[in-house]
Amino acid sequence: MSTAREAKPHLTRPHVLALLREMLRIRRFEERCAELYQQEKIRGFLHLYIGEEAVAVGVMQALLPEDAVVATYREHGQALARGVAMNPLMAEMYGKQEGCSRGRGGSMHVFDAATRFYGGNAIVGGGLPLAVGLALADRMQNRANVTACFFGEGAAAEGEFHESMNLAALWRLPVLFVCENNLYAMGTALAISESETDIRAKAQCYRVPSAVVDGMDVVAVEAAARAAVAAIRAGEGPQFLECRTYRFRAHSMFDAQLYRSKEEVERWKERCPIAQLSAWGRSVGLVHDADIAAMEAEIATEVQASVDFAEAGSWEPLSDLARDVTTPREAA
Ligand SMILES: Cc1ncc(C[n+]2csc(CCOP(=O)(O)OP(=O)(O)O)c2C)c(N)n1
Repeated sequence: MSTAREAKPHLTRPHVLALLREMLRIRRFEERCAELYQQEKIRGFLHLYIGEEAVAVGVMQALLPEDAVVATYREHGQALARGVAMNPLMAEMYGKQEGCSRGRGGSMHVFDAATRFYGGNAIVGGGLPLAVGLALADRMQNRANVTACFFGEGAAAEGEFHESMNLAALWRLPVLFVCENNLYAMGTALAISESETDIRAKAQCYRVPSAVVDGMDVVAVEAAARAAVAAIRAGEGPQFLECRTYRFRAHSMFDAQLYRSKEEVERWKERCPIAQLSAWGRSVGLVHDADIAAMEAEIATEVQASVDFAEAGSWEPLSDLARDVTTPREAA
């Protein structure tokens, strides 16, 4: 484990607790979502981030409130870590009007203007050109912001990945590309779908400086993200961070997981980012049992409150169905 005390002399108790807390919020929120899905309270698709929490939480530490975030359909973790409130997030999962996307997005299309959270994107690779556009808009309007773009390693096989990498590098745009390499794109392992499995090499061939980090270690992710964001803010153009991680659950709620062994999943679970940080924190006296108990109690209350909020929410009336839908004739 790369979490020896000597490796983290800078870590304060409040910061360790904050990192733990954010990861635990994501874990408990999503565990509840899985239950609600079984009860058909949440419908449609549901992709859980459980196991990958260190990536979102680590990267968010390096961002400022005015920066932008773009993510995938597996984006509840990024939304929570970015500061999207849990109540409207849960209401969005339910499809209620009180949701952050007014119930029209659901699990895969979480948006929140206040935190500059630009989705939630169901199209593999679809977020990358969006991030390039956001960064270009910031540049053209003289705003010194960074756009962080999360995507899976499966996106590296898409044309949009290559187009985005090329333009971001050519125009030296302030984009932090965060590849969440969890080894599988649905049921397809990286090794059987890519001729070059070193994703970093794909960014490097566009001259985008790249780093690989243990995505199960939130402290390592934070350090790598801070270094990359500092380079972007110094005007060095886009940076690429490959986080090696693993999803503990199925790709979505419909997946028999025949493409990987139970032993493999169990081996990765031993590297759970929450358990690792908690164990290290206890071993060096920065985290106590009482901290975890208090955190668990607070988060349980927050999650229950979000469920109550969503349950009490309302459905969009049928009469509003076509509101905000532009027909070709109107657009012309
Ligand atoms: C353009 C496109 N092709 C195919 C799909 C179907 N699809 C949904 S998720 C997925 C796998 C993507 O894997 P990856 O990018 O590694 O992200 P992960 O789900 O592992 O987080 C695929 C192929 C899609 N949504 N969009």
